[in-house]
Amino acid sequence: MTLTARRIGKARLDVIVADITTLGVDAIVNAANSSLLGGGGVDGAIHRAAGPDLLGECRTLGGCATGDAKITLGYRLPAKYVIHAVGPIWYGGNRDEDAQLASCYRRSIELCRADNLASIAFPAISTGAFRFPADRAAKIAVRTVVDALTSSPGVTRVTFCCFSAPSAELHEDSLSAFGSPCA
Ligand code: AR6
Repeated sequence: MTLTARRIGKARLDVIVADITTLGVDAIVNAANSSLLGGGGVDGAIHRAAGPDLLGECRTLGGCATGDAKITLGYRLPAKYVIHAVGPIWYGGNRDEDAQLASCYRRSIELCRADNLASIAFPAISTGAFRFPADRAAKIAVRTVVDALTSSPGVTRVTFCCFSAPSAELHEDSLSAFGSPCA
């Protein structure tokens, strides 16, 4: 269900509540850990839905640094690709967590640009097992994506795929400061 849609330049940004594994976009983002070998939360759901070939490809990637992201195929997912982003574990905010979280969103948009992908959906990276405060994370997510779109004009559809109504409200609040409403 779409809750909010905003237009920013040529791009449309949506906030929805959904299971990200159901979305038929060019790329969904996984909230992974640095091993890239799976886990719980959205990571577990993505691996279950994609099937074992996803783990097989992840094994070839050699892990991923916090704040960075790597791309794989989507296998049995409706999404063509999975961008595995490694968010920071929240330690109170003095260990560069804000910058690392922003970097996840920026790097994911950069990977779309590199592969000519037009549509991407993000979960609320780091706000589950990694305990990043959800309100702070939503502001960083929205601001970073809006900034990153200016240098990636081919990315025309961004979905903030929240897993609860409170999470969606935080993203809607943040997004309302940017662009204009669209139908
Ligand atoms: N679709 C969309 N969002 C989801 C889904 C889903 N199917 N399932 C959960 N979420 P988390 P993290 C939301 O814990 O905090 C894993 O074990 C969830 O409600 O998945 O970055 C990894 O392997 C929350 O808002 O990721 C890592 O070890 C958000 O996704 C670690 O957890 C992120 O929660 C990463 O922790």
